[in-house]
Amino acid sequence: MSELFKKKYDRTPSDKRDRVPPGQYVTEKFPVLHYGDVPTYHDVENEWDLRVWGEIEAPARFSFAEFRALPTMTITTDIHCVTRWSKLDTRWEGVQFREFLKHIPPLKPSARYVMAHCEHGFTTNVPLDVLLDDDALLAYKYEGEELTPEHGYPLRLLTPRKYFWKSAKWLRGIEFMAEDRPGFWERYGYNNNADPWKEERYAEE
Ligand SMILES: Nc1nc2c(c(=O)[nH]1)N[C@H]1C(S)=C(S)[C@@H](COP(=O)(O)O)O[C@H]1N2
Ligand SMILES: [Mo]
Repeated sequence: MSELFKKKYDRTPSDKRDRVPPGQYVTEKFPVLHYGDVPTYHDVENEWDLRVWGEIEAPARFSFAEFRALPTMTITTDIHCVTRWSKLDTRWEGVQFREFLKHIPPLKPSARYVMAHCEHGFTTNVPLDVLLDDDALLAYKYEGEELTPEHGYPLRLLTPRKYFWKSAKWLRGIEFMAEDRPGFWERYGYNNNADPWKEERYAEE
């Protein structure tokens, strides 16, 4: 363990340490991490939409206003970044992924994986069953406020059971797939499964 890491780790309150996966330290900050530029929207109703395609009976599209009309829920959860920071008790509001499925055409039985497609070509893959968990959200509020541009405005995926790179910011598309396919970081050596509790940071050699 490096000295710097140990110092940060030791700051985690002892009553919260069992909530921190191996090799992680707790931060009170909310670091911003991504590849490429932050997209800006001047007229979100015309410049943004959410498209759904792949293993589904028919493709679908939501404008900003249509998406915002869907029922929402709020969850409080811990997030874990592969660069070793964890943040506890973060509060998010958005459309539960399971709920979202009720508002799109039926999935084909072959649908087993999802590719999240983002602005500027970022992608990440997640098994469909992970997105059926209670805490998988299409999130647009953080701590009661609209997401800031750097944290994913107007919409991000939230899959807190996986390392945070799978919580795709600036979401524009959801592709249902029959076979798994690696996303952006998954192609560059990150672990496909990305379970923080198993420390699945990098791909097997
Ligand atoms: N579109 C997009 N989403 C992304 C990324 C990215 O590069 N592009 N980076 C991921 C990574 S590596 C992390 S750790 C989290 C960081 O989210 P935050 O900046 O809100 O903390 O966003 C994830 N989502
Ligand atoms: Mo990350």
